Amino acid sequence: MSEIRRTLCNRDCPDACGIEATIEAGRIVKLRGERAHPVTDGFLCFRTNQFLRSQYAPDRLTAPLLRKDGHLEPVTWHEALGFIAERLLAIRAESGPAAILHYRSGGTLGIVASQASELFFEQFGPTAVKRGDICTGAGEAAQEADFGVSDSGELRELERARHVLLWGKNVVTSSPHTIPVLKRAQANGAKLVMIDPVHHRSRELCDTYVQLRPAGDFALAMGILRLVFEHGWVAPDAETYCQGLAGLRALAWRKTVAEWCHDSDVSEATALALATRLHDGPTTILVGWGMARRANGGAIVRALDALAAVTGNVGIPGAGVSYYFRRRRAFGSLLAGLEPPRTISEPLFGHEILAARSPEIRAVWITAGNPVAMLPDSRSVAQALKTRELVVVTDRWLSDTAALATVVLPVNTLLEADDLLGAYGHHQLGATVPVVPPPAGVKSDLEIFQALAERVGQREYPQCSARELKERLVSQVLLKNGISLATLEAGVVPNPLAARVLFEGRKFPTADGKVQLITEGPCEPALSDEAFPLWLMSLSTPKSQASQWAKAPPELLLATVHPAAANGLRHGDLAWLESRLGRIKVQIVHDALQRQDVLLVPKGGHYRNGCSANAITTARLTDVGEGAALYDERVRLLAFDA
Ligand SMILES: Nc1nc2c(c(=O)[nH]1)N[C@H]1C(S)=C(S)[C@@H](COP(=O)(O)OP(=O)(O)OC[C@H]3O[C@@H](n4cnc5c(=O)[nH]c(N)nc54)[C@H](O)[C@@H]3O)O[C@H]1N2
Ligand SMILES: Nc1nc2c(c(=O)[nH]1)N[C@H]1C(S)=C(S)[C@@H](COP(=O)(O)OP(=O)(O)OC[C@H]3O[C@@H](n4cnc5c(=O)[nH]c(N)nc54)[C@H](O)[C@@H]3O)O[C@H]1N2
Ligand SMILES: [Mo]
Repeated sequence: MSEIRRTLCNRDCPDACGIEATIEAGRIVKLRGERAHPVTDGFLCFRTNQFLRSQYAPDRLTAPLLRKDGHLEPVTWHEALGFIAERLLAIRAESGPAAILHYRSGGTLGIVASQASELFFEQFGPTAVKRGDICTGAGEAAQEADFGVSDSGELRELERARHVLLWGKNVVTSSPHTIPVLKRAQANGAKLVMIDPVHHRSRELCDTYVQLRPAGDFALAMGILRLVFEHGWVAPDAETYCQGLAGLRALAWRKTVAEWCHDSDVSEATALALATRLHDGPTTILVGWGMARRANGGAIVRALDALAAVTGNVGIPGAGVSYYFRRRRAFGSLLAGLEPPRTISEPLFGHEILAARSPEIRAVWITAGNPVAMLPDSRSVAQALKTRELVVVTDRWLSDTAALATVVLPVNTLLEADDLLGAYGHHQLGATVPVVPPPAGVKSDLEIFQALAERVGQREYPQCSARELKERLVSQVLLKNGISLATLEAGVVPNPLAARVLFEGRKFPTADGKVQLITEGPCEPALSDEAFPLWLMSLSTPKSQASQWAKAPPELLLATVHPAAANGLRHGDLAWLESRLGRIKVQIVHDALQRQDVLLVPKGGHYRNGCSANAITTARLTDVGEGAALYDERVRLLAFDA
């Protein structure tokens, strides 16, 4: 007898898919995409199709681990939680809550799981928390500066666009459920343009490809803007909804079109063709999240916002600059919103923890993240964790980070989660429901903090079921809009707070109600670096969700490079990939479709295997939003001599 149960995928992905799980004799035997889900459209990505391997992995953690004599050993929950409670209470009493850091990343986007940890540490202190955002910090800050908010209209609005510019966005890898929407747009006559220094599989979907210089986007946008001004293609009423038009024009006039095009390594004819597409709207610019992971990432996104705004491609159907979809606001909050006593920069995680004084950071609790593999300058992150008195990690496997912990607490997977979910790539809201119970010995994040709250005497911490918390979070906003928890559990519903067309009527939630155009240029990166000629592009791969590999993690990192840029190394050769920070061993893959100034490696390789790009990626900040300039690392290839 088999039964199908449905839930949603809660991983850090824009798509937040509906999953149909087939259960036989209490075991999940098959996963497939939900057919009734308007975005999932009946298919799942490679990662989630393979998820049963992780669900039933022999090395899945099912008991807490406690470090004894240098080794992590299985212990009872009683012992693990007793140990943690005693240490946390002592550290708080001796050094205050600023000596305890809670770091949460996006392992689950579930609202209950996220708030469960945040609420515990708010009530326990508040303790120190992270500042900035490695993922979308710069892009969101840029859009908030321009439009007052970083959000998108309905995904389906793309079907009304005449042109769609995929600007630094790889839908095939990172958001495959946008593909059917793009195909429908094409069937309606839309033209798709890919603007990306890296040649990748989304090229096959697009009509045109602009392979610009890495980080050349600001220059390209300025070249296009200058052409828009010169051709009189500024929307006639732009003054009524834009602030700073004269300043933007002056910025675009700092260089000639030829100079801007030289800086972006794009021909003037191509820049003119792009200007024409914006004039011949409605045009939507789909900005990839990674676009902002550059030192000038905020300025790039602001330039794209300006491009759309002055050409009239805002506030009308089929147009806009889509970066992020606000996924949380329709759910309520359990938190009081207390000010933390201290913050630690996410991109500078290792350095700031090591440097923190008065008090020092003595304990770090990590929820749903693998910072050793995923934050820049992995060595500093590992060093910071190795030198703390107490490091607690909640995870389902022994990640690079968990391997360094004092205590590891085993948590449930996405197929066992009881939670609420919004997406950052569309506006459908829903609920996750456990399709199977977690194995004995595993607790949810909520259950872990409930047990810990009892031990540390935190009486205000909610001791009810996850479902009761879901009810509470739904009652604050959604229920007032006629959407109950039962509705969400039956299937996704469109966010009632989301607009079909964003900024309709060209009203913006800024102080003066207008778009705030960028008028200052960023500090542009040098066009070339003779000693380290290649830009290191450590990008999402279909094979993993960050450091969670669908099958096995790589034991040797593949480095894809143009044959002429491989420093004489042949396809299949071993090599050192070196930055100013260090070097890792790689195997060369030749690809003549790439630019000669980029080198590609997959993101998420494991640090302990020597496969993490972050081992050689410097921790540096973006211009705004305290993001990480992950893609600004310059590298070179050397013959492998060991
Ligand atoms: N399979 C898979 N899917 C994922 C993830 C994963 O690890 N694996 N991760 C998830 C996460 S955490 C996120 S945030 C999202 C988004 O993940 P992201 O990696 O941010 O987004 P993408 O759209 O895939 O890719 C970013 C694109 O930006 C391009 N790019 C880099 N620098 C430049 C530049 O200077 N100019 C231009 N024009 N383009 C540039 C890269 O070449 C790449 O094609 O994906 C999610 N989905
Ligand atoms: N070089 C380079 N570095 C990058 C990027 C890049 O493109 N290049 N991308 C960056 C981006 S966009 C992001 S978002 C970050 C991602 O960085 P992380 O969020 O650290 O990514 P993951 O490796 O997926 O780690 C999430 C962990 O959460 C665990 N987990 C899953 N579900 C749960 C749960 O319910 N509870 C708990 N407690 N844990 C759970 C997973 O098993 C996994 O180990 O990496 C960034 N780092
Ligand atoms: Mo991300």
